[in-house]
Amino acid sequence: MTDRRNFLRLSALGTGAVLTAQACSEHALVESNPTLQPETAPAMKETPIVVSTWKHGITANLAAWNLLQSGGYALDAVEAGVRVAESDVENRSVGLGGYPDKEGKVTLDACIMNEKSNCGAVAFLQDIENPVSVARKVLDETPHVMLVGKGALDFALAKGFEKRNLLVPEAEEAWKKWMEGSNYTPPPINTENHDTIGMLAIDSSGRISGACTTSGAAYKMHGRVGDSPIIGAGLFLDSDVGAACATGLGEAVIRVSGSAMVVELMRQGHAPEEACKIVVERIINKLGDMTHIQVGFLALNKHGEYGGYSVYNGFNFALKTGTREALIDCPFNRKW
Ligand code: SD4
Repeated sequence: MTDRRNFLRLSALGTGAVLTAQACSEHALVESNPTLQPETAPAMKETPIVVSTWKHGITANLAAWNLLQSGGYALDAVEAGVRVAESDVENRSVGLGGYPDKEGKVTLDACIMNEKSNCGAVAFLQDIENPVSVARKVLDETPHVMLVGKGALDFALAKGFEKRNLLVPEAEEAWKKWMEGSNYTPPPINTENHDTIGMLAIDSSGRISGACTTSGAAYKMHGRVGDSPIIGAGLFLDSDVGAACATGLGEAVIRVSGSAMVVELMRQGHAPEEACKIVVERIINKLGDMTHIQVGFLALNKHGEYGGYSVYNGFNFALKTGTREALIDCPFNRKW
């Protein structure tokens, strides 16, 4: 966890990174650039651009960037990007290798949305490694927005996706251990227990897209669906304004239509970080007791400005543009 709280200097950028004083960022790390003064660095608008939640966003961003740098479509980029996290067997919160629910089943939620407000989503999907690509098929090839459970699985199989056991031995072992002493009470979603990937991108033609994918809360009730596949909660965008995504306790995010609210606040003129902060504060005010409940939002406006904010320390996001690559720690409301 320490690395999440610390700034990361990525080797691709070499040395000499400086801390800026931009909004999200006495916490932000930018690459060395002699023309950038810390105080003026905030004018960070550059497209194409991709941002994504958590440290695993670094490698996911690179997959997205492969497409973005050659003029590719933002929607293809976010799909390719988050697939990396889904297929990462070490990632316990997304796709293959994710923690199971309390019945020992890995169930996945994902959604994807493009600049025309077309979207696709799947929820409570089992045995498919890359739910975001099933969501993409829902977007591209159905008149619907969301498919769930067996319907989503049948659809995926009909589209040629292959079944795969997503429960890896390490996650199964952890689940069995949890069963012994848990009293069947799911652990809190805190900084140790969630890594959903949300990714937002603008391509070189100015098209904005987003994707969000997760295995959800560890040891959740069977059938539980969180915010991540819900357009407006885990992800939302409007090409007139920008995009936002969420990570953390889905139930808290859904209750305030979190990502949609962030976008609406940006529409009213708030900077991305400020918009995220207002929604986090709204959640804190509504829930009252935030003990062990982490929620974080990440936002990107149509100009390429970005920011994030969370309830507790520890939330960060990965950034990639043509000149910058960084993991950025977000400001937060309260100490862990
Ligand atoms: C959920 N929001 O299912 C997800 C969990 C999460 O990082 O964000 N994990 O509630």
